[in-house]
Amino acid sequence: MAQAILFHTSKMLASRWLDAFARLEPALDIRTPANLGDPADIDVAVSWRLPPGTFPALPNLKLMQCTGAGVDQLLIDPELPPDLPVARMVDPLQADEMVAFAIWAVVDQHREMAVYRQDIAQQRWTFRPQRSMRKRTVGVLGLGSMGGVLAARLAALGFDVAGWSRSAKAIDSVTCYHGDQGLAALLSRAEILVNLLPLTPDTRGILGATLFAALPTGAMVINLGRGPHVNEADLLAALDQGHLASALLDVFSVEPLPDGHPFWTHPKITITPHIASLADPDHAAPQVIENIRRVRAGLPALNLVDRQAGY
Ligand code: NDP
Ligand code: OXD
Repeated sequence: MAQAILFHTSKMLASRWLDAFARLEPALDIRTPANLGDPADIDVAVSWRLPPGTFPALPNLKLMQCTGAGVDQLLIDPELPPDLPVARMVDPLQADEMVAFAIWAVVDQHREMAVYRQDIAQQRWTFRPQRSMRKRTVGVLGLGSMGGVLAARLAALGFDVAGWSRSAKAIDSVTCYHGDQGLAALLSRAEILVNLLPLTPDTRGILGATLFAALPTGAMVINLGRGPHVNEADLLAALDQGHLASALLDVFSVEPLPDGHPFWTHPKITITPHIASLADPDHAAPQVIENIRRVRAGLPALNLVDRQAGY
């Protein structure tokens, strides 16, 4: 019976995941692409994305366990078997890290910190009028494991918060919208817009000219979802025309961001290198092990992705 794990992740994280597995379940038979053994032994793959040629070589694979919360990078793999269950990370600690990062980003935009950074670099002591959080509307696109917590915590801080999801939601002190009409209503008042949608065929390019035009003049955009949510030319145009005041971007269509890309030096753009939130192997490994156990017991894995919906 096939009972081995194919584990593949970045060098930076590999030893932390392997240590966590060894501590929690020392008997696990863990292989890597370089040390695969008989591919027919593999029943579960654990990875952010597998190297080309891997899926077709694994005849007994029963679960693809993603090490990230977002699975777009896996679902676009033409070799991913159409009926293979795919599970993703849903980790409250990863959500907390995301929320902390997003609150930093919202406050950075709310308090116009980019302007202060420029002034301070020129040794200029300046004050800008302080706007109350209560009078600042933040729109959150995506109210899932990350966006839902973010919306609630921003509201607890005192921001006026509106959120948008595919299905109807109710979150205390947050105005929740859904559907196309809901999006229009949210955009008309979102002065700071945070994107935490998954990348799917429906959301690709959503941060484009039409959406930007629907935001109030002077709005600020924060993208923590995926790079291809943004139409880069439309974003640059909206910033350069002055309709958008600023943008803070953590994710990009091409990562690392290529040399010479206009986002590196644009005065209204702050970038971070896809660091908003990463699952901590010590905290996330138990859910991977639980899914391995479930698959081997013939039970459905937890946190399965709806392959049809794309998230
Ligand atoms: P979830 O799947 O838990 O939540 C997704 C949310 O988006 C849900 O509320 C869902 O609606 C909503 N949604 C999906 N499609 C649509 C649509 N077409 N229209 C309106 N709403 C939609 O995802 P997570 O919160 O766990 O993660 C969100 C994304 O964050 C990930 O997919 C990933 O891309 C990104 N991410 C980025 C990281 C970084 O470091 N920058 C780290 C981790 C994640 P509904 O509730 O109705 O299903
Ligand atoms: C994720 C990410 O999706 O790190 O988990 O981007």
